[in-house]
Amino acid sequence: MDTALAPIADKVYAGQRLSADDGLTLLRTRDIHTLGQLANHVRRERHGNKAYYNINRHLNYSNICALSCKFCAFHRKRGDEGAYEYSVDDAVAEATKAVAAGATELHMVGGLHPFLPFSYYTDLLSAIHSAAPNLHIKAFTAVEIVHLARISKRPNDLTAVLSDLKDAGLGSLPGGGAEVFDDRVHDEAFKGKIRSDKWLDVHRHAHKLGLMSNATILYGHIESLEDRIHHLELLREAQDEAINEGHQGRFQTVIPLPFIPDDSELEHLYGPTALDDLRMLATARLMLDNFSHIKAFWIMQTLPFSQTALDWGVDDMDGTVVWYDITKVGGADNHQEVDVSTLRRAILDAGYEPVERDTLYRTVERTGAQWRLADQPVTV
Ligand code: V47
Repeated sequence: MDTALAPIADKVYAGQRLSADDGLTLLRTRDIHTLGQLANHVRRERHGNKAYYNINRHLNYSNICALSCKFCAFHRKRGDEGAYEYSVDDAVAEATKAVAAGATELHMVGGLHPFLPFSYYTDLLSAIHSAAPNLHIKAFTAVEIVHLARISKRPNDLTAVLSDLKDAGLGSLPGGGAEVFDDRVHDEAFKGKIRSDKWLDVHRHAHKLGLMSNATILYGHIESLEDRIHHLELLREAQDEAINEGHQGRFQTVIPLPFIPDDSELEHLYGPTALDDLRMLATARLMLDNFSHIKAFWIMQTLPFSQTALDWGVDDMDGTVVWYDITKVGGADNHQEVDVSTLRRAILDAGYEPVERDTLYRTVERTGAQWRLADQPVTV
């Protein structure tokens, strides 16, 4: 055993909060098995043997983006080959297909489109919401929200902008766009995107309005281990604030995203190794003592790895996910999907109980495409 882990193990078993130095020790350890035991202890205290998944669809309404972040292989300028934007009608058609396939959630994000008006976004939400009222719309990362505040000429009124979106049908915010909360990394890799203070501010405003949200960290590129821990500390503080101030909204889950170098301006980098991935997920589980869920996003982590990660603190495997194209991991057409039985088999084979959840982590009972929340009427 790595003896440096012993005092951390004492804290974990006593339910005490870990320090930044503890976090660094966890990220540096070669004793991956003790690390897994610690993360698994916390994971099992919170969730027992359950492992969550959902039936969801991703819709990237446009890849046209005013920014050109170095790590991103998704963005295009208008007129570029492969640039696209969905009309509201086409987006509704995709949402309707999602409902027919039994999805409970639509995860909808896009680039910072320089020309679409604010009304496009509210129309998009309200048209999808009226066509598919039981489909939870988890949409727009914090940087998109700031962009929408600018184009609606209310750059300093996030409450008003988020309220408009919520009224139009927004159900919660996804965790994307956080990248790494550090100004050096920001300026080198995604200058032009909002900095950490703004990202956190958007989520704070959402929580005050009662919206749940997620958080991410994009790791394994030009950040240091200290930067990763600082990022987790800022998330932990923001969550403390939401809880202490009694907001109805808060962070539900953190999704550590391993950097995938292919086709990005940083493709000369290697990206994280599998052991680094395990260390990152387990460290997130142990540092973020006020977050309920740790998600392994199988699209980026692969399904076999995500299955393994269930023993390193992960309790959520994300979902069935169709039409994903933020990264090019799917190859040319980028179509990524796993069927429910494959997802459940991976969970069962790892010794856990698969539990279908909705976006808000309520248990879903299902017969084919028909589903209902436990104790609620059947919806289609
Ligand atoms: O914000 C971009 C990341 C994120 C690359 O909230 C990359 O439930 C790796 O946020 N390599 C989008 N990552 C994905 C995301 C997400 C996914 C699943 C669930 C949820 C949720 C959120 O993807 C971006 C960015 O951080 N990203 N390029 C890349 N080359």
